[in-house]
Amino acid sequence: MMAQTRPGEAPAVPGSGSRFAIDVRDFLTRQPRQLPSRYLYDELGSALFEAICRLPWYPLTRAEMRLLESHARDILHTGFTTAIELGSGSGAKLSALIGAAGAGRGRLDVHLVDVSGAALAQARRALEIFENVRVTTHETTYEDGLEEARLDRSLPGRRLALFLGSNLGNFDAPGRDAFLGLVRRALDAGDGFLLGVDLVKPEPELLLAYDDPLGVTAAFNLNLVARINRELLGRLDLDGFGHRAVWNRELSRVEMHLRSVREQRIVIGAAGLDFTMAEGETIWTESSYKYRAPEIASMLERSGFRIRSQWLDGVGRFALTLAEAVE
Ligand code: AVI
Repeated sequence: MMAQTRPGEAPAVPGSGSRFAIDVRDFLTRQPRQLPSRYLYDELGSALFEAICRLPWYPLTRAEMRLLESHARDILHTGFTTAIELGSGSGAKLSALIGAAGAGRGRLDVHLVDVSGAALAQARRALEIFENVRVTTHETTYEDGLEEARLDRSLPGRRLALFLGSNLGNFDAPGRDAFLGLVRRALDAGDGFLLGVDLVKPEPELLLAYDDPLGVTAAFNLNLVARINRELLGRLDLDGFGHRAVWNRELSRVEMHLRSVREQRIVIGAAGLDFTMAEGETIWTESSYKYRAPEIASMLERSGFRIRSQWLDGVGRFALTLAEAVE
């Protein structure tokens, strides 16, 4: 059992009161066993994800960059005065868009929303080099960031919210619809929404993207086991787990799992866990939903948007959709 802690009192076991410890205890005792994918992104996990984006087998980032650069003028020369990027990371995508839009874009008030302070600092440096761009960072959740950006509005005119990198693919259907509703409610009719989403492609390509021959994605997944050891007094054996990527065709998603290679005892002190995993038993760590272009249009329409343009990258099979909030 986990030790009880009174308000204001330090927990008896270091780390046991953290959200991470509570979630690990909750999700690892569910059937099937699972862990929320947001915990993949500690400092090392974020660096490994940046490396994944450069892998030749992970085409998403390059496909989206090609689309942003090719259509930057169509996107930014239509009178937007404010851009709000949700999950901006290093700022590379928005920088590519602004850079490719060139002169004649007008002043732009940029709001970056991310939970990582280090990523926001990097993104600020990348964006402050542009003329006529004012950068404000919000180290918070998407919901609070949208609200802060609304209150801190400095220029009149239409706003553009951006959600890129196929981050939408990591939401399940209820989470996705809740997120799209949240974005719509934060915007006024006439404001824009730019969404980058990865498309369904042949299974071998999908599996290579999520189980690359260099083992970077495996390291990204296994780092979650290492993180539990580092932060939650875990005593897990890294060699006891293997990385598995599975294409779930019915649900149109690539799943990442950690597979127990043998029967083993799992002890995580700060989560109050002590149980046995059977050989072959898995922990589901992430889903990446893949869409078809018309599905993206209909889910946006259901959430209160009208499609202005949809651009597809045939090589990487990726879609960039510009939508407008409607009454
Ligand atoms: C951040 N997200 C969109 C990535 C994806 O493709 O689902 C995370 C990732 N997982 C494994 N490789 C990359």
